[in-house]
Amino acid sequence: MTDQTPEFPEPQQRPEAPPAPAQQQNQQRRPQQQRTQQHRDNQPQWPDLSVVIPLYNEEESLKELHAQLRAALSRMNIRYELLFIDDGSTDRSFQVLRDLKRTDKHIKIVRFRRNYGKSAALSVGFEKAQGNIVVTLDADLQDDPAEIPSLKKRIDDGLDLVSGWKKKRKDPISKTIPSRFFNFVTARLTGIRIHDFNCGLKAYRREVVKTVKVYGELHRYVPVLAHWEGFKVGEVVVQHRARRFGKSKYGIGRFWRGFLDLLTALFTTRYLRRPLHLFGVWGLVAVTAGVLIDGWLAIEWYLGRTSLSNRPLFLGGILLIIVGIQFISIGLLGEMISKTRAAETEYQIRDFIK
Ligand SMILES: Nc1nc2c(ncn2[C@@H]2O[C@H](COP(=O)(O)OP(=O)(O)O)[C@@H](O)[C@H]2O)c(=O)[nH]1
Ligand SMILES: [Mg+2]
Repeated sequence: MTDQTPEFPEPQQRPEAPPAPAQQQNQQRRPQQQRTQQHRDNQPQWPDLSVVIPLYNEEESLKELHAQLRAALSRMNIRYELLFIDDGSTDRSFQVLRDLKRTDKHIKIVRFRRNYGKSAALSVGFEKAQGNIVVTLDADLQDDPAEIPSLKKRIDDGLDLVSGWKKKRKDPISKTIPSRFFNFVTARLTGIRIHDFNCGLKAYRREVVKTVKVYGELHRYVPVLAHWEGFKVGEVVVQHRARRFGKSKYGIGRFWRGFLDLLTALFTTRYLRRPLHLFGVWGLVAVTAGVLIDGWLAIEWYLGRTSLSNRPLFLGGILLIIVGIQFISIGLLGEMISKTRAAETEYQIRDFIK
């Protein structure tokens, strides 16, 4: 009996800039691009498309999700892999995935030791994905895998990142209204003309996922980060479905965190190299306000209309401004530190089944 042999030798780490294949070395020199292309064509194990599916306690949905993914992808006639990232689920999600893997060799499973959050899952998914195009998808059946071809088409047509737009959302109103507001503000502040930043269904050109660092809860802002790295970002309208099993993992708290993350995204992209533009403006506004208030008070006092000792409100106001500025500065300094540290962050992976 021999040991189990893998069906094809798979490189542990896909080289980003592959060397010229050996058999070409005596041949006439070709342009670098052509050689690279040929090298890629010689490596049939590298998929055209990777689907990254972050999930947390979705045991009821996984089987059907897999069936739908398989149906959609087999129609496309491409090489693909399905990369499930189980983020420390406490239900039977991992067992369900392992059973599915026995029936489908496209499946790969990463399992975290504990729950790290969606950004961590996406970050690891992006790192492991081998496809030329990477698609992300929610695991709760709210996103329709049948949309993958239309996303892929936009990438083939030249976009680097395509975000789904859930134009008709099948969610409770408590979610859709804050979400509208959030998307409006984000689009305004970042200058990116898309309607739905937080759609789980997105497609990326390989370079994007290997460049953009998703950490903290920045997964909502991948389009923002990508845009600031110079990638072309667009959107396509997708169908959305109501949640059938389980319940949403996020409450109203995400909108507050979402806005803090927006601040981070703006700061680390737009202002990272010129923090004075951000702090300076606020500083000037605060100083101007302080001078106006004090000037006005001084005139009132000079004319004998008021006594400065009985206007505590102004002291309170000034105090609030100072404290507010300090809070913002400390928060943003922390973000700068965490941004530089993001590259070193290691997640504890429990299993990685290829
Ligand atoms: N990796 C990971 N995925 C999560 C987490 N929370 C939710 N998800 C997944 O993210 C997707 C969207 O979550 P969901 O709760 O449906 O959010 P909603 O659709 O915006 O209400 C689903 O596939 C979830 O399984 C988490 O903590 N970690
Ligand atoms: Mg959902």
